[in-house]
Amino acid sequence: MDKISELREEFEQKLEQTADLVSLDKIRVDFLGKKGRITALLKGMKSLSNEEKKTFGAEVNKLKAAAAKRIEERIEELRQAEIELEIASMPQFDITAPANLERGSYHPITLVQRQCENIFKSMGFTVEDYPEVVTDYECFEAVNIPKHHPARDMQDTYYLTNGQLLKSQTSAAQNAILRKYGKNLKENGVPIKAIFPGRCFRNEATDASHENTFFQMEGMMVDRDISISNLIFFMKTMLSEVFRRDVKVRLRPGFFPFVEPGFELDINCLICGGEGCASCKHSGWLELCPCGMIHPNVLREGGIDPDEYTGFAFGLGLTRLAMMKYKVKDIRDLNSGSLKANVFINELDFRLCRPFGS
Ligand code: FA5
Repeated sequence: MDKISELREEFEQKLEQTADLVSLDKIRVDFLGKKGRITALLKGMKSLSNEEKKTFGAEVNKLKAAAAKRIEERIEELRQAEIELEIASMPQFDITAPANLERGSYHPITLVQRQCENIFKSMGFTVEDYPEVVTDYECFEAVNIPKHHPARDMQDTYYLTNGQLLKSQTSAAQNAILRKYGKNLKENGVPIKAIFPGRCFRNEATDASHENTFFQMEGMMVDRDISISNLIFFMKTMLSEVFRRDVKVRLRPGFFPFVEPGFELDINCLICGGEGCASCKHSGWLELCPCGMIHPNVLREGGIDPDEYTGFAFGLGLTRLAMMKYKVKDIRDLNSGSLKANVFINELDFRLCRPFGS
């Protein structure tokens, strides 16, 4: 029994002295291993009487169990100490220090798109999303573009092998929007007021104002008695809000199969001030936002009776708007990822382009 108490004391002492997991394991082997000292006590019981074996054996087993438990506890203590040491050796960060990071910024097209969305939302328009891969019906047939129209030509449109095509104009969503909101218009008298920004693709020879991938933002309003003056009001409001200064625009007749009458809205080139430069093909003007009164065939195809309702539509060139607003001379810079356009975005614009309501 004395041997047991001695071994217990020695075990405790050694355990307290260990400072790492490797020496702890040595202690475990030394005391509890197959040839360990506690195990040896059990083996040495042969010379004892049966009665002695009972009490002695029970005591040794108690010691064995207690030693195993203590080793587990010590392992945990040492692991914890190791973690604390590692944390203490790490560089310390002052999380209250002001961050001095170079901030990125939004792409100029994102900025004008958000600005336009906010402007139109504040005037009661919904903002619609639409796929980039569409059908010939959506892009052409539903908007009154006849079979022989040159826009349907392979020269202008990217067709996919499955017969679908990459949206060449945001007008491809017109029919779906008319159908989506037509019921509410007819049953509850709620006008259709929607804008739908989107990326367009055209097989174009590129230059300073033409890209093969660019953004448009289509808008539509349909109700009873909508007229050209409504169209002009919304175009004017949008432009004065986006530029927040007087910009010269001109409206001239334009032909698009889905509007009648149709107009071209041009903006006086803000890069050369109208003098003529490569960005405006030396004309002083840039085509920005064709528009017009929705053709009766388009309304009819969208399930709306053109004898009861009228509407306007416009197809704003968002990428060109970004060019004009941020004075980017070459449209190709906007898709290139190049920072050479060196766009300056002031704080006010940055705030105005926050997602609506935030
Ligand atoms: C259209 O795409 C018509 N769907 C617009 C429309 C909608 C008219 C509703 C009437 C009613 P257009 O091909 O002109 O029209 O393009 C519209 C605008 O998109 C142009 O004025 C221009 O600002 C921009 N745009 C057209 N092609 C390119 C291009 N290759 N690169 C950059 N912007 C372009």
